[in-house]
Amino acid sequence: MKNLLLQVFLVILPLTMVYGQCTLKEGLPCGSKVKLVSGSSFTISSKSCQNGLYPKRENCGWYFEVDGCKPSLNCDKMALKAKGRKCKGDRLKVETENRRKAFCRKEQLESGFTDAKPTEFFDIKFTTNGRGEDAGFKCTVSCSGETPTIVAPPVSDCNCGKANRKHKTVGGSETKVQEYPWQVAIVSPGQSLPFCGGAILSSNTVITAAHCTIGQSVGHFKVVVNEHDVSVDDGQEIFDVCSKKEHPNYSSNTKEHDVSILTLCKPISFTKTVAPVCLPDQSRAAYDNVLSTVTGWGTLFAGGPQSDVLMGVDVNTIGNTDCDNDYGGGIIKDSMICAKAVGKDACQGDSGGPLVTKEPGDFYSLIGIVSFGAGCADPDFPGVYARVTEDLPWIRQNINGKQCGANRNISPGS
Ligand code: 4AZ
Repeated sequence: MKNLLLQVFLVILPLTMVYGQCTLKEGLPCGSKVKLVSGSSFTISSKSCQNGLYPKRENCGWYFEVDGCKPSLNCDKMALKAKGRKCKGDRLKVETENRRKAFCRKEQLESGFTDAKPTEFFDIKFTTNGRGEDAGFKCTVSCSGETPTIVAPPVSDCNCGKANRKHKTVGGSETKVQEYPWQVAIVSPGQSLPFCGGAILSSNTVITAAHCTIGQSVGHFKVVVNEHDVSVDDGQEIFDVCSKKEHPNYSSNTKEHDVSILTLCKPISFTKTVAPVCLPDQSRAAYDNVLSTVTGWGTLFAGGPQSDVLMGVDVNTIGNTDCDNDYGGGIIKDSMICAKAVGKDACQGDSGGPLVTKEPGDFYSLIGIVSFGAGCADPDFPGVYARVTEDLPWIRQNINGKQCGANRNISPGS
């Protein structure tokens, strides 16, 4: 049976090469996933059909993982049927962590294509429509030297605030699995649904809201790291808490300084999916009107069910005066920061969780801790967060264990 199959293949294969429409003459086949290291070089090319042109309705991708080198694309041949700068029609699209560009003509690639910033991937896609075709492309993907342009050396052997993101999140609001590696769940012993969120600051330190921990002894909660879907066992790790400290000026009436620090009994080992967030820069202005992201397993709407998977929404911070006006005056204090977006907000169960913003240099810092709000996503009432910059000295004093620095990805001359 096996031999018969083999024979059939051998007969059919030459037929498809002769009469079959299109063949790949050289280079990596469609769908290849390849790792690039310094010195790597691979050819990719379009298939050629009987008429010497590439196929209609082609959709072919090559996916390169970049390991510590600077990837580039150079093409000897690039003739695709397309229009304009964006190559509407048939195109070869290249995507890195920071850049995305479409090619269709040789002159666009005079000096090749590279990304000045470090990237962990270099993905190429060739797509054609059903209309005219042309001669096609032949290119080399190579990788050279060291990862470019990390000017500031890492402060330590680990980095804070690095989202775990290979490809950018598009739409939707379920986060990618372990996209925010600093997120923790705070649960009651034996439970999986978190009653609060929190964020990793160091190997032994987690930050959350004071109203999540006040009045409870440390035996009454656990910290879960590496969690995404709380309904399944998917690699999460549970840590006991050995001590806790609420901010000395926390007020359960006014919710000022709604910050609490938990010290874990055992250190967390950092990995790509479990890592600390950076603290913000106190010298930086108020972080008013910045795009930020809040994450948590809180309820999907006021009074609704909690989410099993970690959710994230983008919100904009607003000035305290505006926010205090929304709340009728006298409510929003200096130790708070507010944020809102249409239809998006933190909600019950998100408390203690992180509000982060992407800093120039491509790392996230913790600017807020989910504290309170009137309802959820009510356009008249922004979400209120503890303002991290306001309590930075106290937070810093209470961090134990291994800390990581921000690894700023800054290109020379940028
Ligand atoms: C809560 O109850 C809660 N809309 C947290 C945040 C907000 C509302 C309620 C903000 O934990």
